[in-house]
Amino acid sequence: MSIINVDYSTRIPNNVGLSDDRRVLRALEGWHPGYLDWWRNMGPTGFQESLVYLRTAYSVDPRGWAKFDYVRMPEYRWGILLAPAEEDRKVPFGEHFGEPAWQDVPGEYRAMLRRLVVIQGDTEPASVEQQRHLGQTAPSLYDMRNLFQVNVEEGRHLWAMVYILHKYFGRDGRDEAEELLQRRSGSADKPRMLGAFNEATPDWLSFFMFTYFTDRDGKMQLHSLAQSGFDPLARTCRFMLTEEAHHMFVGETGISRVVQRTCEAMTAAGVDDANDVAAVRALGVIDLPTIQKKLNLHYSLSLDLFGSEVSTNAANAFNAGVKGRYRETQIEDDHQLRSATYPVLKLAGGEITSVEEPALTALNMRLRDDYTNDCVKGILRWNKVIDQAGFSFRLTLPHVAFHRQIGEFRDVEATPEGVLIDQATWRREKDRWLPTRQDGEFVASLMQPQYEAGRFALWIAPPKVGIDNKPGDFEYVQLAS
Ligand code: BYC
Ligand code: FE
Ligand code: FE
Repeated sequence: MSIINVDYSTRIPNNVGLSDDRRVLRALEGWHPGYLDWWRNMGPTGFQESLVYLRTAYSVDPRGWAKFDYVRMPEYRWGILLAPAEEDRKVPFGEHFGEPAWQDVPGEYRAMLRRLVVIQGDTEPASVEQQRHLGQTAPSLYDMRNLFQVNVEEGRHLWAMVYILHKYFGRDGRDEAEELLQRRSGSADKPRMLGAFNEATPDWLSFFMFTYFTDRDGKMQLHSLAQSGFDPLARTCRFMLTEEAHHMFVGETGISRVVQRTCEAMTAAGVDDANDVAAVRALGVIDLPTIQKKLNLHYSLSLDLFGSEVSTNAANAFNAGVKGRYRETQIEDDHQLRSATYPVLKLAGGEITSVEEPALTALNMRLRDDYTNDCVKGILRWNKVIDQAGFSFRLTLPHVAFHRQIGEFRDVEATPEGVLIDQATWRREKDRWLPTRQDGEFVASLMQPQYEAGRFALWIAPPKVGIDNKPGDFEYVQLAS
């Protein structure tokens, strides 16, 4: 029988039978104080004593798994939760296709699995560090709560990976778990592992872009790991995905509300030209071209998180049955990619062309394509808001060759339309495509906190519905006096 309800009798809530697993329970209890130190030092600045209306997972039943209540963040019950086991689950792809899924780490894949778990784990605290100052400029208590909800759940995702490390990777796992608390986003000597997680998240527009674009990389990667033949990892990631949906909701609705407010202000003031940046900014709202620039930045940074288009790491992980494709079990093919090919965008003779590559080595490209298709949906919704307000401006995803640091296009420059340009042209034009210092200063100037229940900063529209069906004036955060 699968365990649905969560055991709260140990200090670490869990559905993995920790009270009968003294070794791992003790290891996690040993790690806990360091985690709390990290949370107090690197988690949300201020607000640690505030009562925040947060959801906590109490079950892994998809029909109802969370309950809402006021919690002080350091007292949040970060738990270890695995999605229910699938009976007789088989490895769904790779060389071991059809063999029983592994309940323990196969020796030959130990290093590979450990590396993936550590990289996944590293992103979780990194994002909390990146977002730690944002409470101070929250545009409403509603938004502040959403920020803190995302933060505590990223903290839980770190716990999820640390559990795997402690339970299945012995001494090495303990060392890695320790180091996950040592690295710091943006640090010169101990940075976080992946590029985008060392960038700043200076304002709320960046935060919404981050949760829309970068948490969505999380979604894609977690989906791929949720296919893993290593069953505990698959189950962990499957439950993380239920939480992830809210993070992307925060991003999508956040940007939608910013766009809506901008359009409303333009309409009210009779500004017809969305590209008249000065006129729009004079209204105290964020102009659409600046939103496009932030979008360009966060989408391109997030594309880098997929690694190189053609990758033997990805092929090896797939062959091993360790990391699959997005919705692997719904794909109709041999799940081994023995002879399949996949089109990959490449540079050839100074042009961007599509080349058929072995599908096995093109797995990062494929996942990145799945990601792009997923990203488009929100863009369509935002454009609908602009369209309904009667403006002709359109937000678009830039070309995958634009502003890249990883993969095929890292050594060239391209416009958002995907036209290759030389360095001099890039330097001359890039301020039209990426946020400038002045853009950042303007957005920063709007970031005045609004802590009165039911009120919203002037640059963002209220949400359509509250969290947990609460009314518009609900006090989502009770600030400590
Ligand atoms: N930055 O074969 P390659 C989330 C390295 S987000 C720095 O091209 P591979 C979240 C790579 O490590 C999801 N280094 O790529 C979101 C390798 O180094 P080594 C996080 C990079 O390995 C928001 C070398 O370049 N989870 O959950 O096929 C808030 C060649 O690698 C980067 C995962 O990423 C980069 N961007 O794929 C909170 C899943 N890209 O080994 C949370 C686990 C590549 O030669 N990770 N490199 O020293 C993976 O599956 C893979 O490691 C990657 C890279 C997809 C990241
Ligand atoms: Fe996460
Ligand atoms: Fe997330």
